[in-house]
Amino acid sequence: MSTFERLSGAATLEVVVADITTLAVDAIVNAANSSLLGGGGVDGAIHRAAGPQLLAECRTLDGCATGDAKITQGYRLPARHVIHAVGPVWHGGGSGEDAALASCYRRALDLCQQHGLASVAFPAISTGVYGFPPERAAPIAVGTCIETLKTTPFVTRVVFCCFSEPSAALHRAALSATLD
Ligand code: AR6
Repeated sequence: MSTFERLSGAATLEVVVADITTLAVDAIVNAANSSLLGGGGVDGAIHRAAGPQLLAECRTLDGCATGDAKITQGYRLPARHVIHAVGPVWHGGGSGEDAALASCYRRALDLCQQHGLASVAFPAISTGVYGFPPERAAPIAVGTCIETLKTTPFVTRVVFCCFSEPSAALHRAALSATLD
């Protein structure tokens, strides 16, 4: 796996192309829907890899609002926890989509801080089924993490786990634009 790394304060931010279900980090973030009861894309992959206990725990959470996130155990995953974040559905960009997407990354890092989790991997939330333009999402993802890391000192490793090389290129460019 080729890795691209940049430092921001005490934290390392990395870009990889990988299946997020294979990453042995303290938490992987799921691009969930507000039911938290599973779906396609990365959500489906995470539930398949984690096994049925994940859905059983998700059923106890009473869903999750757009822009918010909730944490569970990781069960059969190599990651210890899953943070289920609900990204916005793209409606053209004038309906608060940018703010809701930023909120997902902020809330996920806040949960890591609260639970003492040092390493976290994010997929490109909302850029699949939910239709958020990937070139607009990547700078929001990267910029929000860099800002939030200033207030989440326990978090020392953030991985942007991209599912394609074009997605990785967007995240590398956003990191370079901010930190180089
Ligand atoms: N590892 C890493 N990234 C992945 C993986 C994987 N295994 N699989 C897909 N991606 P999406 P959304 C990438 O559609 O747009 C679900 O049904 C994918 O290429 O998974 O937030 C939920 O239940 C894309 O870049 O999530 C919701 O209903 C990114 O993950 C809805 O889809 C996000 O794509 C959420 O839509």
